[in-house]
Amino acid sequence: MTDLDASIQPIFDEILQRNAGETEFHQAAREVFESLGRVVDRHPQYAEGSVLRRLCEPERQIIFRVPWMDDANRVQINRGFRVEFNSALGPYKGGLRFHPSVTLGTVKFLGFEQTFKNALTGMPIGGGKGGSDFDPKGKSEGEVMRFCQSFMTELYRHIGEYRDVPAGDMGVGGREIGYLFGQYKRITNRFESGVLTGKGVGWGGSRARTEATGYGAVFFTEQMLATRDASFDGARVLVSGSGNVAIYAIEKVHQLGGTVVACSDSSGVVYDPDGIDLALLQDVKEVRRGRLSEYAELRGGSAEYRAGGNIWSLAAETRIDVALPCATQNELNEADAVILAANGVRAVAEGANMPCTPDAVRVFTEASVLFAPGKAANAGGVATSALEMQQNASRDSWSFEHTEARLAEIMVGIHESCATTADEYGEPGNYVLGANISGFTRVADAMLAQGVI
Ligand code: NDP
Ligand code: 2IT
Repeated sequence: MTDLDASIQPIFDEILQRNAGETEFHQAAREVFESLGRVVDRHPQYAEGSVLRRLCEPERQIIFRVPWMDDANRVQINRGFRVEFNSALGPYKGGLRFHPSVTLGTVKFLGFEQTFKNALTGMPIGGGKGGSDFDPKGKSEGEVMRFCQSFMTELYRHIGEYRDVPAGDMGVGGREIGYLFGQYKRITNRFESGVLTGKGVGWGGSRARTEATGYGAVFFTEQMLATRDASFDGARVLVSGSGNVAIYAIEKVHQLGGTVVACSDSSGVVYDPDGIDLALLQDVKEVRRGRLSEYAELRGGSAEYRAGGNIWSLAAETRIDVALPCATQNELNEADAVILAANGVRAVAEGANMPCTPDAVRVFTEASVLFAPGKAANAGGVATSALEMQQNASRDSWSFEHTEARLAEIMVGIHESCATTADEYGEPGNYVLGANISGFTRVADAMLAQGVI
């Protein structure tokens, strides 16, 4: 752990004390704070305006009851959250996560990260996040729909195209956004396209939004590799997870000439040395909503399912050039990072939010492994959400090619601003520093310009 600057330590102590027990939020805040000492020294206006302290306090936090009826006509109760973190740059923007592990601390860490990520995209969007401890696994279509309708019956009063624009995250994809949008439309009697993103392409969604996070993470990694005259062509890659981000990261790696040899879910790992069969993976996960173990059974051949396995330890068995953690927070620890770095991995990019522990990030940095933090690497999803809002506002619908080209441009721009900022602060190639400082200054400057808000 890096020591915090003397002017910043008391602010961090206050966060610990005022947000007791919210360990993921503490972790995310500390990671940003470690980068900011030099900024505050160089630019005293940030300290004088208490802008960092203000930035750590969400503008609004909403917690609500979500009652719904299961298929056996029993009443079920979940908890809903929306943390509207920062609106200095635009309406609150960020996904909804449905997962049994979701707590207020989870949503706060995600909303805090989202604020800086959204600033990095250069688009006019503030930061927010939401979700529920609802577990979509094993639920029927009807149960998922009734849950979404009940969730929106409370959430609708807090959101709007100029106020707060949710989207998907873990456990929330096109199906859930459809049910949420339908209920919003029914309650408000408005076809307000821009209130949610990730909508179906036939009713206001953007082409390439489904693919955007995974594609964007690969575009960012491509830029990092290019700084060392390397590319995805011929690269062997690990992608953790097998959900939305993982699937489209795999697709783009394959399009660029690399081979993804393994992916995972929370039950195990598939090692498929010939390369993951994307069409089969999509059929199992997106169509049948099945488990990765089923992929291995159907694939046959040399594909191997390892129940409870650790995907990162594969680097000790076979050559791996790039690792893309695309599952969940803290899924790649110090011991995993040591295995990856010791076995010659050149680049790691966080497709997920905060998948690498602080100790893992330190190992990568010390070993000069190219490392992209989530707020830069996975910003392509929310950036394309902003493109969806742009299309909705102008009642337009762009082609896939045009939208993907805009996404690629935005990822190149984020890479450029992280790299330039790291250079300015004397640490070339430190994307963590570059992303944190660049995101922070954009939000902080807007907040200072807008008075004591
Ligand atoms: P999905 O729900 O589509 O997929 C999540 C995947 O991660 C599933 O395969 C899930 O497996 C797996 N997973 C969950 N927990 C673990 C674990 N402990 N170990 C291994 N695998 C695990 O979510 P997304 O793909 O949308 O999101 C993945 C990550 O990317 C999250 O951190 C999210 O915040 C982030 N992200 C998502 C964006 C988006 O646009 N969707 C944008 C930017 C970031 P299982 O089925 O077993 O639970
Ligand atoms: O973490 C994220 O950036 C997302 N889940 C996407 C948010 C969005 O509004 O598209």
